[in-house]
Parts: sequence; structure tokens; C-alpha cells
Amino acid sequence: LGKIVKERDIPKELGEAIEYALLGGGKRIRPFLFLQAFSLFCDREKEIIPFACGIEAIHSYSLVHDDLPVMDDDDYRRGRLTTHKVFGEANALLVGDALLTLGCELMGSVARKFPPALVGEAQQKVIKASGPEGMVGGQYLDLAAEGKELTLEELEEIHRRKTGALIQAALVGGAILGGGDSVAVKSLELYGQELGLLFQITDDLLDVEGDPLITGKSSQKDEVLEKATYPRILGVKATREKAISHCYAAQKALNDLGDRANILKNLAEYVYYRDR
Ligand code: GRG
Repeated sequence: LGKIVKERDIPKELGEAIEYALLGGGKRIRPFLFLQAFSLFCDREKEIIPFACGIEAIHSYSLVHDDLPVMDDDDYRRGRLTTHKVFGEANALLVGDALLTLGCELMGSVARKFPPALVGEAQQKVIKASGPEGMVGGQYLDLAAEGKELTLEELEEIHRRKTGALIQAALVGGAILGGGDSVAVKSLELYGQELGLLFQITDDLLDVEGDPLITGKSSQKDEVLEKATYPRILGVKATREKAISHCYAAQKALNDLGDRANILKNLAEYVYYRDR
């Protein structure tokens, strides 16, 4: 990730703003999922890293835009001021645009080393998951729902698109590029669906119970923005129980892959117990 700006002819100040958004921490869960899924089937992990970085760039773009005053209006992210607070709103908009386009470029760059048809298929999964059918669509529904009461089904649809789609596509893309067969890809798709919901549920719990010094962002934001959340609809206790059932379902989806999927199974527990 650190090489992305350095290796390109990007105006200096824009490059600094891109690096600020991309390199300031973050758990790197999506590229990790991509690399784990890939390495279940192929050991050329180092050569595929640009694709993983592309996914993280797209994720980082979504956070920069999400933090803008016209969206969730956040001053802190990853324990630091948000990109627009440091570089201004117009520049933050451009940083997001840059990270999205760089992400697509990086994913495509591995076609020099891996079968272009597989790269195209994996890239299409990630781009589709990031677009209006996935993350952008989820963000749209999320903004439209502010101040409204939602049913659990409506809430789940938002999060399946906004948070789940990219997580799932990282796993499916990794499995496709690694050469996994259709049964294995399906298992990872199901795991991704469960993990995505688990991830969002724990995000909602962290907003209520998390320590801002550890999460690196303001807490109780959902209440301020009158957002529908799992704890708001179900209460904290039932939300925790729901999280556990998604964690188990995620792990179960990987049973056919045997012990080599243990890291991904453990990751589901990490997401359940996460404090940031
Ligand atoms: C602006 C098109 C557009 C989409 C924004 C990702 C997103 C959609 C909004 C972020 C709001 C949010 C808190 C979503 C919940 C789940 C989530 C994506 C949390 C942030 O991801 P982490 O925890 O972040 O993986 P790090 O900092 O670790 O990379």
C-alpha cells in the first residue's frame, strides 16, 4: 500500500492526501480475507498482493466519502482526524475518486501474471459489489433511512449491500483467482455473507459499547443520526446472540474445506470479539 503513491506520477499534495487516507491504520480485513481465500488454492500469494491492495483502496475510498459532512459527517476515523478535516472537503472527494480508480487499476494489473479471464471475473465481482447493486446502493438506502423506523429485514438489506457485499466479493474474488472450484467458491460466498452481517452487527455494538480511544472514532453516532441499528431494534443482549449465530454459521460454511480454512474460521471469532 505504501508503494501505490510513490510509484505513480501524482501531484504532490494530492499524493499526500491519498496516503493519509490509505496508510493511517485500519484492520486490513478485506485484503486479508482475499489473500486467505486465494491461498486456500494457490501459493503465489506475493504476486497477487496488488489485487488485495486494490480492494483496500476501494474500501478506504468508501470511508473517506462516508465521513464527509454530506454523508455521516465524522471528524475522527482510525484514531485521527478524517481526511476532509485535514485536507478540505473538495480534496477529500478527489481522494475518494482517486482511491476508487486506483483500486480498479491495481486489481487489473495482476492480469500480467494470472489468467486474464480469471482476473476479469474476480475484478468484476469486486467492482459490482462496490457499486449501485452493492456498497453504493447500501449507502443510498442507509442515508434514506435516517430518522425512520426499519424492520429487521430492511436493516439487513442495507447491510448486506453496504458492508457485506465487498467483504463477500473479497473472499469470492480470492477463491476465483486462486483457482478454487465452484463448490469451494460457494462455501466462501456463504461464509462471506454470514461474516458480513456479523461484521456490521459488531460495528453497531461498538458504536454503543465501544471505547472511542480504542475504536478510533466517535461513539453513539448512530443515535445522533437517528440510524436504525441492530441494538436499537433488538436490544443489546439479543444483538449479541444474533452475532454469535452468524459467527457459527460462518464457521459452518467452511466445514467442507477442512483444516486449511481454520484461519478464516478463527477470523469469524475475531470479528465477534473485536474491540475496534
Ligand atoms: C460512500 C459509497 C460509500 C459507501 C460508504 C463503508 C461505508 C459505505 C460506510 C462506512 C460506515 C460504516 C461504519 C459501516 C459499517 C461497517 C464498516 C464498513 C466499518 C468500517 O470498516 P473497518 O472496520 O474499517 O474494516 P478499518 O478502519 O479497519 O479499515
